[in-house]
Amino acid sequence: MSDQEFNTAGLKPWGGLQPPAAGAAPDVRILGVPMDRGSFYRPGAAKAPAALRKLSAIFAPVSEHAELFDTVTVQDDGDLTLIDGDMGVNVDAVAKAIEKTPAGTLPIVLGGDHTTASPTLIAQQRRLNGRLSILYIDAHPDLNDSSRHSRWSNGCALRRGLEMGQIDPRKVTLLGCRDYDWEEVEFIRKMGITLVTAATAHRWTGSQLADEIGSRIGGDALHISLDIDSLDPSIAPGTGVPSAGGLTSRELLDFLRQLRGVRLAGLDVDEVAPPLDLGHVTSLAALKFIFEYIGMVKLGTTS
Ligand SMILES: [Mn+2]
Repeated sequence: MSDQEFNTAGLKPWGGLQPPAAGAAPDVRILGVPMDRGSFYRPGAAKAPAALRKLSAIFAPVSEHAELFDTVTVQDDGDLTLIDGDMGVNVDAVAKAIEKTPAGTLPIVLGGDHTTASPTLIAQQRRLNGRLSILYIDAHPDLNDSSRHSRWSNGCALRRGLEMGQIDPRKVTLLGCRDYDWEEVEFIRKMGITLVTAATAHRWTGSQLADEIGSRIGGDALHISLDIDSLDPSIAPGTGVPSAGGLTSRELLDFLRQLRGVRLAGLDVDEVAPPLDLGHVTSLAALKFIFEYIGMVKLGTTS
């Protein structure tokens, strides 16, 4: 890949957003999980946390709707050190590290392949004492019990997270799906998971996503797990398993804006694979979403 690097000399990561005063809890805590042993088709996602952190410097703390959010405090705790192996040998330690996020602080976890979501969901379920609902945005439901002869393939990420986190599948909304193993479809139907396919989402206008989630969330906080392959490969080619027929960045950002007013729990962004990217556009699509999400910390109640 001969992609020219961005010159970020003199710029600070995360749009210059600062950590809080000593002793105070940040609004947002960033944590990288450089794992891609669950990417059986094409690795590369382990390089995403470093790439996203570097490119985050070219953003400004201003939403796409021209709202300033420079008072949001961000603490970047860097990347976790992983044991050599798949998420199976790392899941407990990663979940514990995420669980240490102070109450009231939103963790933003940078994968890594989507097995990053498993310890993230386990930790979030614990942090919120079970008052957790999940929006899982992905081309694939990741609900296989085993995939490619592994229980820690990215195709099992949501299944493992629900099992190990003892999370009620009825609290999950899948958004943007279009590639399934039949076992996954059966699991979705049997367990009462809400499925909003990419085809359905493409036709949705107005506040249908917020209405769908709002009707079931009750007193829960909403965790968003974003697999960048939910986007169409024409928009986000830098990912292990591109899948045709995906969401546009415009649709994804509009869905996020609809969720203003929903109590947020945190975010993980996974499957960005910088070695497979073209002109960094996939990393930048992920960062656009992350920055709009960070903006919601201060703007979330003003829709
Ligand atoms: Mn996934």
